Amino acid sequence: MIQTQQKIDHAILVAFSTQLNTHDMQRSLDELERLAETVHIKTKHKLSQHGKVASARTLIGDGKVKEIKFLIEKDDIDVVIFDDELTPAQLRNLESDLNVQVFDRSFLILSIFAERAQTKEAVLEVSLAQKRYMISRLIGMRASLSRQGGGSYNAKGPGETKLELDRRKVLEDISTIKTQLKKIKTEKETSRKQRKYTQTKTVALVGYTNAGKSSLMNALVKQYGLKEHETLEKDMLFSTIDTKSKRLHFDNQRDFLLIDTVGFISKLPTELINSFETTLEDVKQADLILHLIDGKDISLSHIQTTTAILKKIGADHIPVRYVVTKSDMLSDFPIIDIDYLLVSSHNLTGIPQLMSVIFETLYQSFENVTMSISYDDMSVYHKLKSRYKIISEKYHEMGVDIKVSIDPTHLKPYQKYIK
Ligand SMILES: Nc1nc2c(ncn2[C@@H]2O[C@H](COP(=O)(O)OP(=O)(O)OP(=O)(O)O)[C@@H](O)[C@H]2O)c(=O)[nH]1
Ligand SMILES: [Mg+2]
Repeated sequence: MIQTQQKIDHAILVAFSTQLNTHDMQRSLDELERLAETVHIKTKHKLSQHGKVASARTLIGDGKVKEIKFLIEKDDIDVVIFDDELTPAQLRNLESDLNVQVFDRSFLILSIFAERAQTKEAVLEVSLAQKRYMISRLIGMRASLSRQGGGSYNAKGPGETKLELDRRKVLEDISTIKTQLKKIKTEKETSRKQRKYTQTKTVALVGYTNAGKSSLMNALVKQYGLKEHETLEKDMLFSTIDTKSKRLHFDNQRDFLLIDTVGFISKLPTELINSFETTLEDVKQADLILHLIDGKDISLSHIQTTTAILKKIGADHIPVRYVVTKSDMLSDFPIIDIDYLLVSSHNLTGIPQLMSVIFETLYQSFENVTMSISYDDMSVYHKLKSRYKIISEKYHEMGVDIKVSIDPTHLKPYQKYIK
């Protein structure tokens, strides 16, 4: 249930670290500010604190708590958001000290996902992640949820499910959602098997949120796709939550499926990664990963975060090509220590080159083989036609000569037909 009247809440953002330097903490807080913006929370102050050890009671030190309390009263603050995960006890103590709603980055990301999810699969996955998050923090969240804020970050979030706070009920829900997701997974598995049978290759677009994945998908679909709906591209963190796939063609060669999926971000809640198993399975099963790097905001830590998440979900065995986006906004080639292709989804520079690279990678091992099949063996002809790309076919009295694009390791059953 999305609340209609959109009240703007004012927030203080807080980062605490024992390791990060001030610059990195600031960057992380800037990103937290953008995340908050997406759920209509306006940031009034960004505070950071270094410490040798985190306080078990409130994460930050007593002095910082007092400073925040002062700012809350001075500027009429509604919510305090922490950049790092809070323990249930810290959450409870901070709320009672500060007397406003307190939550952490994970809760915020989960709320954004809940607001954006559209497909049944994504809705279930987000809901699973929220419930897993709740179960580990039930005690701490009780206070927070009893004081509901006005912003949409409470809309579809755990806020409306106060009654469900009963642990047993949440556990039951988790098991129901898991069963439903299992069903979807099986269905997807079937279509994936079909794709494998028909030799359809898949390419997954991955990258930090806002890197330009959906824009690249749209640009490629416009040029090489069948007429289909476009994917929402927006200057907003996490505009895409649901996986979308489109079929692309290139000249007379084979086609492939392009998959656009959820963006990555640092400190992505573990509950989300675990719950997005079904969605991320598409990435795990891809034949090629295009790792997109935002040309407008090149950041080594974004690249590392994306690589680390790929590893975490078990997709680090898949070939990767790096693609730097938004070249129309760059005056020079970015200097980074990896091989990359430079593209613009706006003026389409580099797009044909990218397509060539995709095809080289996907079909490099494929060969064009000519076979002669008699009319008595038409079942073989139909089998080949359903599984492989037929480049040309010529009929004559005895049968048909066909040229097939085929992976050489698949040739064994067809040896006697090869010319
Ligand atoms: N100038 C320019 N802007 C681009 C280009 N590609 C993407 N953008 C802009 O970058 C912003 C983010 O693009 P998206 O395609 O939504 O990014 P995404 O990676 O799908 O983001 P999420 O779905 O939020 O993870 C949008 O404002 C786009 O218009 C490009 O080639 N040139
Ligand atoms: Mg997107």
